[in-house]
Amino acid sequence: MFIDEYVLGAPPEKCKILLVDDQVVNIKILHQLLQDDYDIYMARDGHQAIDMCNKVKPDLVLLDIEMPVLNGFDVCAHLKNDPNTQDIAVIFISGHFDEDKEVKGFKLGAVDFIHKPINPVITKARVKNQIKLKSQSDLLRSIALLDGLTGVANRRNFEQVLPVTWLQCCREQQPVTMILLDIDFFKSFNDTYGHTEGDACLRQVAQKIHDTVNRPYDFVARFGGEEFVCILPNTDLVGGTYVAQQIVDSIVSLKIAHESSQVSSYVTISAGVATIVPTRDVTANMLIEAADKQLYLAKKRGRNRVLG
Ligand code: GH3
Ligand code: MG
Ligand code: MG
Ligand code: MG
Ligand code: MG
Repeated sequence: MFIDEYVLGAPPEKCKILLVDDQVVNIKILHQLLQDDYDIYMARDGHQAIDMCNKVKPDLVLLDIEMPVLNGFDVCAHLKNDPNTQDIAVIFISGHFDEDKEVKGFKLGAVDFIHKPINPVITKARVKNQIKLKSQSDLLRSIALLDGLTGVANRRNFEQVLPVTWLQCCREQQPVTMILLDIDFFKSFNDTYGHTEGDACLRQVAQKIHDTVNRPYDFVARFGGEEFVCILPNTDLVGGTYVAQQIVDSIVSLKIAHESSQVSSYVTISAGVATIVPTRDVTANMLIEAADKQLYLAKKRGRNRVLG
């Protein structure tokens, strides 16, 4: 995802709100009140609510406290304990003011309380406030995970994604492939054309890598300076090497002049590829080291090539 797509991109979709209440009449009141401004989803019990949160990823949940089986507190605790749902904002709907209950709710991670009977104006205002806060924090979080220069994922993002992918492929006994990429003779590119041109080149190269690696679960990040990294889950060495070769070829085809390069008249990139099926005895760092070793060899054997 590129920064521009967040900041300048298509008009934002309507925010999603999940209404959870065991009494239909309450859901109807809230639905009536909010349907014009938001996409509304509904759940009649706690289990259904958790299920919907995982499937729909609402921005906000309006959560009734008093429900049979799984009450609102249990649902909130569950949502806040699961990385998939912990960022969803929760507003509790409670029958009447009860200080102990409110304290408990806030401790569980709720952002606000609304009391029955529902006051339409106040409820709308509270929901609007929370939706605004949620959108702002979502935007900040996504920007914090993107590289400011190139718009691809940054190193912090990579460090969050790698262990998750690793664990998942360990569970499924699937290979993880890593491609490490490093632009050839980039120091002399900067020396020849200047740092601003160097930055522009990095942006073009990043965009090209991003466009070349396009399966939904593949991940591209700026690893540092003029280095990029791809994580390809469920991909073996043959597949990974193929993708790496496509990247290397696509960078040459950009035809960015590089008169001081010792391998080509255009900017080129070298790639190291490694594949591991994760087990308890192998760490994700070993995959980085293995890919780095291959990258070193690709440099040594002439650059503008893939080694894996
Ligand atoms: P090699 O083919 O061995 O990789 O040679 P190289 O010159 O690319 O390698 P080296 O690591 O010596 O140089 C990397 C250069 O990348 C040095 C630095 O000036 C440049 N660089 C790193 N980050 C940036 C950046 O954000 N912008 C610009 N313009 N240049 C950068
Ligand atoms: Mg109830
Ligand atoms: Mg380098
Ligand atoms: Mg270097
Ligand atoms: Mg380099």
